[in-house]
Amino acid sequence: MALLSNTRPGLALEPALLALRTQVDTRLGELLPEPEHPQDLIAEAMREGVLAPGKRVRPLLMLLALHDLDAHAPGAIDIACSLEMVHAASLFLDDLPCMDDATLRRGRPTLHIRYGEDVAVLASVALLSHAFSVVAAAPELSASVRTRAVGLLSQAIGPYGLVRGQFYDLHGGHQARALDAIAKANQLKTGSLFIAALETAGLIAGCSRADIASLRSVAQEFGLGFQLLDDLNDGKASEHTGKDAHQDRDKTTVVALLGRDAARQQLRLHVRRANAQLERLGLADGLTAQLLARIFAD
Ligand code: GRG
Repeated sequence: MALLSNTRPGLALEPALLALRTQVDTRLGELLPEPEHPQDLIAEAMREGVLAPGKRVRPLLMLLALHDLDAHAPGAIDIACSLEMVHAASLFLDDLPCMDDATLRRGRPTLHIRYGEDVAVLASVALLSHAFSVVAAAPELSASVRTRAVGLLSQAIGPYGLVRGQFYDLHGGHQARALDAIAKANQLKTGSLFIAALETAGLIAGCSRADIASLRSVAQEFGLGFQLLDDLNDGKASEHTGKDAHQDRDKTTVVALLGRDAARQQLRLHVRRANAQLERLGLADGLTAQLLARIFAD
């Protein structure tokens, strides 16, 4: 069954987002372990952290791209959910006192405040390994696709992905940093999961190498733009972002370095570049392009 039953080309974004978001949340609820007893805090924290009201951008991006590419694989939703699990696992760690020391996430107290640092670390590790087992077992996808999807996910996380980006961010973020060093950290810590989302969509859809390269470029621009937007929103009140305001107070971000206007211009450049690649793919009017327009609307 197609994830979106209505596959006409002009399908509007909002109903598609609503339908996919419901499917992602339902499937996440099914895939995450249930607590086995009232003291099973790891399972409870995993569910609490993942199912808290985040935007689900990474799984939605992957599923919208699959729709644009006319690929309807039932197992894709599980891989999309694994991206959300990895993202949530990274947030558990990012919020710890030894990292960003955050108190609020997705409008709720951060996981370590609610359950303690030990539970937050263990829930993150459990979630990461669970995400890989979900990809490995994704139904109705060939063994080759599942194996390659595992590879894409691990590249997004490890020494060439989120972990390295987070390290650069923690250890370069509080000093003056050149713009390209900031972009590199942003690309790794935020772009990596967007790349996994779109490359996996291309893999499932059986895209050519050239088209996968274009999807990767879309994801890179999307990731850089997304982190810029996150930085631009840093001063906003917690009611709007669900996070602590001014978390980047002591960090050198693009916004701190260039100012808000130049950062906005930079953001528009990323959106234009992403759209150019979508056009190359013949997806200028697709749902992925609409998602981009919606997220980065001025
Ligand atoms: C264990 C996977 C793993 C990674 C370890 C801690 C770490 C390395 C990386 C953290 C990277 C990080 C927090 C990047 C920031 C990315 C970002 C823009 C987060 C906010 O994403 P949204 O806006 O959040 O999509 P919601 O809550 O809506 O999902």
